[in-house]
Amino acid sequence: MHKDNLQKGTRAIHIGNEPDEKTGSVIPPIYQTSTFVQSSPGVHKGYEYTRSHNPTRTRLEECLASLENAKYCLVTSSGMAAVSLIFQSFPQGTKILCGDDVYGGTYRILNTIFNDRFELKHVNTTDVDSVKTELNSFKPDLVWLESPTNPMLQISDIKAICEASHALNAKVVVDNTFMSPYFQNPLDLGADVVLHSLTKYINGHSDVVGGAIMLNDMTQFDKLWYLQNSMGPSQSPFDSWLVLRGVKTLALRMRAHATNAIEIATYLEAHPKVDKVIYPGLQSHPQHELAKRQMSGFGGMLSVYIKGGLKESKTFLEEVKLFALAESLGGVESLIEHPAIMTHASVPLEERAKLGIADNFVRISAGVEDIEDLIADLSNALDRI
Ligand code: P1T
Repeated sequence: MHKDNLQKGTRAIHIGNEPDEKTGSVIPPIYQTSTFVQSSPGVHKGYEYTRSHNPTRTRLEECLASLENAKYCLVTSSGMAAVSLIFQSFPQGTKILCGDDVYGGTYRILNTIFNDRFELKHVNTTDVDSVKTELNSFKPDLVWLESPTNPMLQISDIKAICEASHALNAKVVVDNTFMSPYFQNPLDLGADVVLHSLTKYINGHSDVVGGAIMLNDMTQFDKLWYLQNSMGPSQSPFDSWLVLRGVKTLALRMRAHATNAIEIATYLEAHPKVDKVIYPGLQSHPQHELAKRQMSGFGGMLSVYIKGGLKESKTFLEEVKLFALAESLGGVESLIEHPAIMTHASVPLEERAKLGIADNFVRISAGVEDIEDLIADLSNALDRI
């Protein structure tokens, strides 16, 4: 049986997780070492130093490359390390066209760290015509987008944007963190590079921070590896092992997240204390049809406008008991947060206002708990407003 023909749920369990050849251990060992012995200077078994390579991390890279249908994968110490390495692999003066709705950390690094190195423009990537206009006038070298976006959950037509960008020699990077490779594979839609925060769905247990970059171009991969080895944001062997363990249940978890998310979205959409729910699986979502075409599921993230303002949303966030009020997403436990004060505080107020990140706006990461308990918890908290 050729491993590439396996389904994703099977690949998540078997690729990179093969039994240890030396001992037969079904679970791969953690190579918790910083360095590797050499029999003569420069003569070794493929590993020299853990910042450069580590066998446990190599296994995780094999698994994640397979899940994204990529030739290469580089696992990094955080999602932001993956974001930084990708930006650093582009030369000074690169023109970047970035989605207007991206994770606050991505917005921050582009606007306050790399702002003197690159020329930057933001665009609403849900509107392919606007992207085409910018491709013709701004002439970017790189287009960067999230789909769905964090936190507005807007969907962009990845295939159409890749075709338009490639016609003008621009590369496309897609941050696929919200969908995980289980529900969406941007490389198959034409993207040049995909990245993930492993901290989220891929690890799935809120106990590791990590990132990954997947791509098919060897020259670009070599450059990214060279940067990682030189600058140092490699993931530790233990964290790689934890992610190898977590990713095995990716298929089960993603299906459960999506089932709970649509239930929660439907419940909240009908609730009198809720103004609006944004979830790609709802008929009311503006890009619902595109989401159906482009993704094989709608994911576990949803956003909600509570009726009222900051007072009402704060009461709601303080009163939930099962939903942990915390940044991050994608763990088995349900999380809830206030983007304006928490994850997207680095986005200037006027930009937040344009996007709709208002005081009554709340983001939910639906966990995999029993749905009756989650709905009861939300119901109680809404009653307290
Ligand atoms: O937190 P880290 O592993 O460094 O990943 C950064 C990152 C990159 N891309 C997206 C789409 C993300 O959502 C994140 C991290 N996001 C959160 C911590 C959050 O709560 O939205």
